[in-house]
Amino acid sequence: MDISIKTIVAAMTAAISVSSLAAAGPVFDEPPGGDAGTSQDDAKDVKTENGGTVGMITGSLTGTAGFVGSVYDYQDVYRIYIADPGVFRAETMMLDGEDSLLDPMMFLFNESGFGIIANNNIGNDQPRSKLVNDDGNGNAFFTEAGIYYLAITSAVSEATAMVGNETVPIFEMGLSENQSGIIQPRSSWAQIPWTGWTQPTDYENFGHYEIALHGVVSLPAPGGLALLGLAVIGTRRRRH
Ligand SMILES: [Ca+2]
Ligand SMILES: [Ca+2]
Repeated sequence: MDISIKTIVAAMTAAISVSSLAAAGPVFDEPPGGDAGTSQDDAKDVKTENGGTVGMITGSLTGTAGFVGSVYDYQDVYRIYIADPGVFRAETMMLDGEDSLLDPMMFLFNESGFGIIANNNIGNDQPRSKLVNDDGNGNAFFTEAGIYYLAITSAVSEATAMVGNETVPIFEMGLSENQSGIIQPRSSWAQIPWTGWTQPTDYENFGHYEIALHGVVSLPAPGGLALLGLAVIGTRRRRH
């Protein structure tokens, strides 16, 4: 009897392992201990081993908790490839647990770092964040497939740009009318690359997040870099 229970447990464990491996393709995890960065330069490339669809990004804004010193993680930036702009959507999931990020914001920039769209809250009583490529009247905000930057931040920490010597908030996310809905940059600041972030307004607003994606595939790697990337992933896996 004991043996058969052990066998069943072993079989179940094996099945769970297989299913988590199966999910490893379309899910991109911010590497543990490897922060996703906050700028175009240190954004994390979103790639999968099979080079196909990316259905989700998971990660954490760690704030300052659990670290001694200068760790400051209230924004994560990912470099993504939007293959199908018409269906592009990014939506933070509702998560259980005290360690989840309760009030995220998301931003989408093009490859030049120009602001495209941003969203703080899905609704007045729903602090989750959702980006859709539709202005509500069936018009797309962008139509070109290619490389974009997707940022998730602790609300309200918003993208800034330099205009002369002045730091300006590209999307003006602090305005009361910009707390929900899809927000576009102020028109005069739409052609200026984002270069920074405002300080978060709530330093306790950090935690784990999961972003469901539509229309996104793995970043294409040029030539032999693809093989190199796979080798690096393999090395990391063995170490853990
Ligand atoms: Ca992070
Ligand atoms: Ca929010």
